[in-house]
Amino acid sequence: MERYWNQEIETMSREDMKKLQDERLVKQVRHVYENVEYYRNLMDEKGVKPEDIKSTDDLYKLPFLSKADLRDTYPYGLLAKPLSECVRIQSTSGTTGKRVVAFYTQYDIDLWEDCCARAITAAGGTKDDVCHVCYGYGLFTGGPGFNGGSHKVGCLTLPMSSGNTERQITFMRDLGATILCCTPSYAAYIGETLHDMGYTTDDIKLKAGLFGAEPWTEEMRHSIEESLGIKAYDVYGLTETSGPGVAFECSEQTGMHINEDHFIPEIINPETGEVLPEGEVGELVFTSITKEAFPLLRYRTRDLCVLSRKKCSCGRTLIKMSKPKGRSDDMLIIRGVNVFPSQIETVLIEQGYSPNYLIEVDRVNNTDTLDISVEMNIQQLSDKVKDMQAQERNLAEAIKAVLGINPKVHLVTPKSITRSEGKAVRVIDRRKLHD
Ligand code: DLL
Repeated sequence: MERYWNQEIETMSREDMKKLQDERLVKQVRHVYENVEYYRNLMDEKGVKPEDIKSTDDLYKLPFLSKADLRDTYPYGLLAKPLSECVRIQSTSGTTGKRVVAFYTQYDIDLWEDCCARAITAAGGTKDDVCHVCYGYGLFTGGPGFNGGSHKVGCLTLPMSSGNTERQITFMRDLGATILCCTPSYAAYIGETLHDMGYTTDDIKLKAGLFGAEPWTEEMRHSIEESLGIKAYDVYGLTETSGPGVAFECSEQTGMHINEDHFIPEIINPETGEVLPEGEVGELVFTSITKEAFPLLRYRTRDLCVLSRKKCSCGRTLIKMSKPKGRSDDMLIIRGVNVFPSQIETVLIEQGYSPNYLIEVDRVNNTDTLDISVEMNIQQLSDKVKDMQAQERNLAEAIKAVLGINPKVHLVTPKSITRSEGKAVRVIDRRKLHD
């Protein structure tokens, strides 16, 4: 039986949800206009006044915000509440430029944790569960978000953070963890380590996992589900909109329900900014209608996906987003062809290889090169050079059939590719280093 954390909201009729969103949007636009000079200026430049926004039908009139605006206004320029009313900051792990810093009042923290509680409940979590959280704690939102959500559900919460994988497994076994929260790449590593330690899924009590914070494929889902003996649920969010819990998967596992009472989603054409109809792929944009301290309106996530209002068997009426294909800026253009790392991951797992790989792109004599190092498992190892070359050729052909360009495949020995304990780094684009 499917349970809900907040049945009234999660199964609300479309009309009632729109009414709720309309009211909250009108209030939020006024709050932002009055308290955030930067956004007031953007609205003034566009000739839009708070009175022009009467319902969600007027959303398109508002200006967009992007990561560049967040950098320009770092650290306090988008704050909509006095600092004395803020109780927390969280931040992105950005490696280049300024970090994004998000602020929370106690009310914001409460709503955020509520969203995470919905996600845990949709994955079957109850107060009888032991929830093992090994997303990073600290500035990253993964650990703190799920920690709070797990407390709300009433689970016994293990605030493990990431790292020291053998110890994670020992704790998981000793304390009978039933729910695991971490990145999908770390879940794959935990599964691998479990088996390396000589255990099987019979030696652990896990039943479900909530994995997100990075793109992962359906093939990766099946591989994690098998190695940990669980059901693996996708969960989505970003620091700018609070953190994890913006959207979560239910038992149907066909996309993530968006918490529409807090976030209004739109899909736009990333080139033109035009709003696209439901069912078309485009850039996801969020307007947060309940946040007090850091309420971003029409924030461009750069994540590419599709929205769907198809009826869900779980009974939730919240709109669903598809798995993001990756960020629009994660897309590689190699010899003029658009390539998403997820396309390569799908082929590797389909062909029986591990999800441990590294994609390296470079430019040699004005031509783009694509090298993919792929780890073999023990059974795939051979001491005959010819066999190995044939395997590399077969895999390169399978990848070419999907991408349309020829990669150079390098099969490497088991465990030679560095494992991820957080967000995996699977692409090195050296062309950017040369430019
Ligand atoms: O990754 C928040 C989070 C933590 C989500 C734990 C889920 C679980 P950021 O570090 O700000 O926040 O990164 C946000 O990560 O714009 C997406 O590109 C990517 N992302 C997040 N969840 C998913 C997912 C957290 N389920 C950025 N699938 C987002 C694919 C995801 N990409």
